[in-house]
Amino acid sequence: MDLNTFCRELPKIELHAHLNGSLSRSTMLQLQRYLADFGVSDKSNAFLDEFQIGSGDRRNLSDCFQVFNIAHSLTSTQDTLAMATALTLKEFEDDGCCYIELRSTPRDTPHMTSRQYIETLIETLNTANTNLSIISCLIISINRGRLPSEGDGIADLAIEYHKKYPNLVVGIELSGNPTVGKFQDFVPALQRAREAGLKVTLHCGEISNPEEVSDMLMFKADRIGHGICIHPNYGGNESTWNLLCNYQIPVEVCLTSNINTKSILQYSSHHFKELYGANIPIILCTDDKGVFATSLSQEYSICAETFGLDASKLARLSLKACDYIFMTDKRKILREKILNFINKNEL
Ligand code: 6MZ
Repeated sequence: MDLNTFCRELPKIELHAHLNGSLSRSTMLQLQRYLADFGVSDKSNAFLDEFQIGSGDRRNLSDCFQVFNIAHSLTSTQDTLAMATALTLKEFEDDGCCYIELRSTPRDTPHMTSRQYIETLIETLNTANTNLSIISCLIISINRGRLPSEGDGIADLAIEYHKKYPNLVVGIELSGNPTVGKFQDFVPALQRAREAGLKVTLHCGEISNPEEVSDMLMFKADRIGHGICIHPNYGGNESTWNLLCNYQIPVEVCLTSNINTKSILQYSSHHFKELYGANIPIILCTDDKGVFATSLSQEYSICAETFGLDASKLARLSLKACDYIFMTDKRKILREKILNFINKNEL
């Protein structure tokens, strides 16, 4: 079996996927047609070609926050949000993903409230869990670029829906443009959500800011996303690196995202090497598969080729990811599924 086929067939766990960054071109075209049929105007038409940020693109991390508006104009109604979610989950399943924690930022649009946004996602995930083999659940996102009071409102909704659907609304996270807003302003909302039983993951160290990275690591989130500027060679310092090594916080690693946003110059100099070498738990993820034109199986292939991981090591990376999922009662069944694959392929 060649590497790409192996990576597609390997049952995989996706823990860092933003819904509105994950839309494929085909999904976006379907949403466009649907909105046009119903006479809803969207601004995406002229900009669809600008949605993808490939490796040769001149745009950087800050620019990439503009492109999400293109997806947002397509997911502004309950119908298109549901379609976008269902189509995206199916694409992850087709790529050999057996479990996904999809994340998204609830927002008011001219056609729905934040509450309706969450309800639409819950309903769609529930349906997907009966119709598809992939197991799906939801992490609610707070955008650090918005007011802390908005974060409070989102935390309230996350807590309310976690109580109603504890097996579906499993976590809360902080994302958005890292050059805007302060982590500390969102701590009360995140802390409240954590006390109500939600797991927490934070975008941490996408840009160099050792003080904020220290605060985030000391918050002891259940996982962190990216974790670029933590090691001293990557814009962190000894103290931030020691904190991560001591706390062993699992890192959601998004290789292609970091390359295409120019946070990292080439795959071979990605901090995966340092994290892996220090035995920090790693979960390979896509981040925004639509924007960065990737897939989870492609991320596994790139990882194998760049860092020389053989099939057995790759499969064990996927197996280990089960330990860090937020739907804790699914750990056993997912481990068994991946172990079956390992045994069948004599890895
Ligand atoms: C930080 C990111 C991100 O929530 O509307 N988002 N935040 N760093 C990244 N690295 C590239 N990629 C995506 O999906 C889009 C939103 O996810 C966050 C941003 O807040 C973006 O607006 P949802 O489904």
